Amino acid sequence: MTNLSATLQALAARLPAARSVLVLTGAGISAESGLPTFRDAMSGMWSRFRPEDLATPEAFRHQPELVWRWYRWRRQLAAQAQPNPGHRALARLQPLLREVLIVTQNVDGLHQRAGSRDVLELHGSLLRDRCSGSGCTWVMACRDVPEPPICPVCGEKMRPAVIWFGEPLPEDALLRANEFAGQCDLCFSIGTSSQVYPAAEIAMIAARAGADIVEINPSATPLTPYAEFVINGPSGEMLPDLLRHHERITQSGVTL
Ligand code: BJW
Repeated sequence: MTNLSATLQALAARLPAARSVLVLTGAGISAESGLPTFRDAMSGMWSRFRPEDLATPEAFRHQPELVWRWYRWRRQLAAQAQPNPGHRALARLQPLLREVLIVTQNVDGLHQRAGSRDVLELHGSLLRDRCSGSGCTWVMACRDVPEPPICPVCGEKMRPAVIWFGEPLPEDALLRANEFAGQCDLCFSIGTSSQVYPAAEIAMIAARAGADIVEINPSATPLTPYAEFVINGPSGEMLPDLLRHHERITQSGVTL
């Protein structure tokens, strides 16, 4: 048996005893749906584009059309993408465990389309636009048009309802994620480089509170030293394998 397969089996054996499971996901879980990540050296978007030119409020103020076009391209990619076996395995695993909260940094809606419920979106959604005017709270479904539409309430430009650098995360979502992290006993970190805060802090809160950390990622991250289970591979293969091991264990009646 390979080390990887032994780790997956040990993790599957740990699952039935888990009381409360937090799953934190990032761009890597959608990579096998054909959506580019941000920081992968060759294929990551930040290897081709500068984040400060596209993912900050200043960029939108100075070049709203450029930012809008980039997000329009990403919306089209996300609309064409399908949930991959990783998203689907997670959605199937969720009702088999006692309490699960999925917290995603992704804006693509693929967890929900795979059938996961109770998904907290920390960085917003590509499926909505919101007004860029200060104090205006108008939100609407995204419009596939070549330029930023005008807010029907205040006349400012609409922008994608995502969280850019320097912007606060939705307070209620972050509070719920942090509270859940402080009381869960198992925390998965899947497909995230664990470099962007405050999202990266969530798994650390769980680690400090004594939860077992599971990392599923082909590469090491700053979280890796804190992980009890390091699963070094693509989530589109590792999560279905984990689900199979879990089903085998529960069907044979073997629990911890
Ligand atoms: C696979 C795989 C496969 C590949 N299977 N895995 C503390 C210290 C230092 C800095 C800060 C700090 N606190 C805050 C900051 C500033 C900043 C920050 O964190 N900067 C760091 C980069 C240093 N944070 C912020 O500005 C945040 N706001 C904030 O803190 O506000 C404070 C405030 C309070 C009150 C008033 C005002 C302000 C906001 C962060 C917003 C991030 N936004 C983005 C873009 C918007 C959404 C979008 O367009 O999609 O969100 S940036 C981008 O990074 C995106 C992602 O959600 C986010 C995280 O990336 P992720 O998901 O981890 O992707 P990658 O590419 O980094 O990693 C992919 C991983 O997958 C890799 O590890 C691969 O190996 C792996 N992988 N294939 C599994 N098949």
